[in-house]
Amino acid sequence: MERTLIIVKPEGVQRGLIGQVIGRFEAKGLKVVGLKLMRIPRETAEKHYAEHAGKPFYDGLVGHITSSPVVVGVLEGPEAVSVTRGMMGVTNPKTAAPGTIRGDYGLDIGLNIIHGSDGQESAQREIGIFFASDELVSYERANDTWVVGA
Ligand code: IDP
Ligand code: MG
Repeated sequence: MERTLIIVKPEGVQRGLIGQVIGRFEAKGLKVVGLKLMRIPRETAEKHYAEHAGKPFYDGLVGHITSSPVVVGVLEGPEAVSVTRGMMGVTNPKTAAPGTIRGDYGLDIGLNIIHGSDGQESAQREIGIFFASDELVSYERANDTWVVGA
């Protein structure tokens, strides 16, 4: 089982899409093992987006993600990182495939609704930035055998 970090970005919260976005992952069968609404402090955003420091869009990105509340979550499931990335769609919503979150809800690359970790290492790193270990809960769901098998 893998875990991955997702963020429903400020535009997702402002547009009332929290439930629809999280609901897609639930419907897929991924398990929510951590979830909170927060306003991201600047320092945390800089840590989270450190790989983009120095890029032309970096200041705008950090400014945007800290501008309004987000919902941060941890999803668990088989190949959760790549499954989540696939459901998000490519970075630019203009070209993201219909049926993906970005393809269905967005038009602007800076307003692409959702963040998801891009690998297992970044998932571990990003989960550690946003969640203390006691904020993540392992539990069984009665339905799991009907989703991921025995
Ligand atoms: P990802 O979110 O698909 O992993 P990254 O390359 O990690 O894409 O970029 C992080 C975020 O920065 C993107 O989701 C997007 O909101 C923003 N971003 C990426 N490239 C650009 C750009 O060229 N212009 C403006 N914003 C960008
Ligand atoms: Mg990324």
